[in-house]
Amino acid sequence: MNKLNQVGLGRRQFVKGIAAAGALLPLASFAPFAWASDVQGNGNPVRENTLSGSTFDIEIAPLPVNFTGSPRTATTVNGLLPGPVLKLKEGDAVTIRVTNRLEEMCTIHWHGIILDPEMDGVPGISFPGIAPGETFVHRFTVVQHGTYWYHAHTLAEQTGVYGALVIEPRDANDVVKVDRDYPVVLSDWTDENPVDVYLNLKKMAGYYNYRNLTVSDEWPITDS
Ligand SMILES: [Cu+2]
Repeated sequence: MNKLNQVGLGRRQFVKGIAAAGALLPLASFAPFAWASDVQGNGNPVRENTLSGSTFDIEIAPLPVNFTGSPRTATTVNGLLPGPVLKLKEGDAVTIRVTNRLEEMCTIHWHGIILDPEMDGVPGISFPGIAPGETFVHRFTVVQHGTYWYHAHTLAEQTGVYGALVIEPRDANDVVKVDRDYPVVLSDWTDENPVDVYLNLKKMAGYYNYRNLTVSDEWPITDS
């Protein structure tokens, strides 16, 4: 797992590290990967991987990757895949500036977070999305605590735009006493075009469910 600790050494080495992790455990056309730790071998925290405070600068950008032997383009948040852990505090007024460096529209949706619809990051509801090269400033007051996630509300989600969102309670009595908190994000990678994945799942929800039947396969639900 040492290779995974290269996460702090820069984009290229980081991606080599996760590609190596994928190569260790090949699984059909999907390659599992993760950055497993936000601590380098020397014990120093890696700065890119956890961001905390009340002001955040988030950049969505393409990154060439090669998880399976075929070059592909991932979409990353601040150069990381999964994106950095964002640590917020309940009661804080936060500002999250999201800049889109992709060639198509993108957004980040704050999943499960209570906020004004204008700040929700869902294109087509409250705003048209973030155009290439533009920055959208999300401002909201955090009124809850817990562990959540954020993700692109476009197909860039499939190629890497997601990460953990951890909100510390305002009330110290609500803080669970632990030595260290480790959010875990489980995800996988496919070389397939996200549009094809989306269309396949639209056609048949169990399209990628290679081994197991689901309840609806056993008892098909009809509209009649
Ligand atoms: Cu969501």
